[in-house]
Amino acid sequence: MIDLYFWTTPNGYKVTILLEELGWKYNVIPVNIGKGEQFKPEFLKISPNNRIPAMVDHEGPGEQPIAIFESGAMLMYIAEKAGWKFMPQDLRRRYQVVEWLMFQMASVGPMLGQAHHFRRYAPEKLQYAIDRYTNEAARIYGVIDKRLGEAPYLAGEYSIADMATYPWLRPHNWQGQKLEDFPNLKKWYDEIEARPAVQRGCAVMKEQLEKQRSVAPDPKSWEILFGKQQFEKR
Ligand SMILES: N[C@@H](CCC(=O)N[C@@H](CS)C(=O)NCC(=O)O)C(=O)O
Repeated sequence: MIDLYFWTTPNGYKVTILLEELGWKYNVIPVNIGKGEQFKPEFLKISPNNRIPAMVDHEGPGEQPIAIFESGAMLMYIAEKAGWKFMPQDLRRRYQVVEWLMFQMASVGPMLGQAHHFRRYAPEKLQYAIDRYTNEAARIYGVIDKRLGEAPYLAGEYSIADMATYPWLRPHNWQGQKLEDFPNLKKWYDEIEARPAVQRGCAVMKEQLEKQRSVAPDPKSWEILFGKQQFEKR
């Protein structure tokens, strides 16, 4: 059984989507990042960068538990362990998945994350940063749209690269983007959104998400996530 250290964010949903696609049972362990639970020493042993998601597979290689942090590494591990599902064993096809997964990890997540930060969370409205990350979001959406004009999925066939990218495009409004401006991307997005496993993956801890959305942002959470506590807590 896998223990999945999770919170209701795009990086968390990548892994629940894959586990739901595979039909695996898993144990969700909530890590409330707004309350600072990512800094608990027992969690830092599993995830030294104090970020969710992370996991422990109690039936790891050699029948020993294995702990993994970084969502891309988790997706690759699970896909391989499942018998090369959603990441083919064939080297050429596998590296198409890996390159689009790395693009997600290195560009889609970090740049769209900065767009969320400066458009939504930053206490000051910094126009330069808002423009920089909104433009970068539009550029990234353009790269994805072009690719999806050539192939139905990022790596040619439905894979962990799509599962990693889709959750990041769900808050497109926060990134200042309209899906209608990217027709190939929109077609792919609608198709992925309609998959029952994706819907189940994105419904994990739904009540928590709804609770969070119904209350005003909490200044204490802001300080935990973006303030100097990030340095002091370590
Ligand atoms: N590259 C990491 C990024 C993970 C990440 O940024 N997680 C955020 C939530 S989406 C987090 O745990 N933040 C807690 C914090 O900043 O202290 C991954 O893909 O796993």
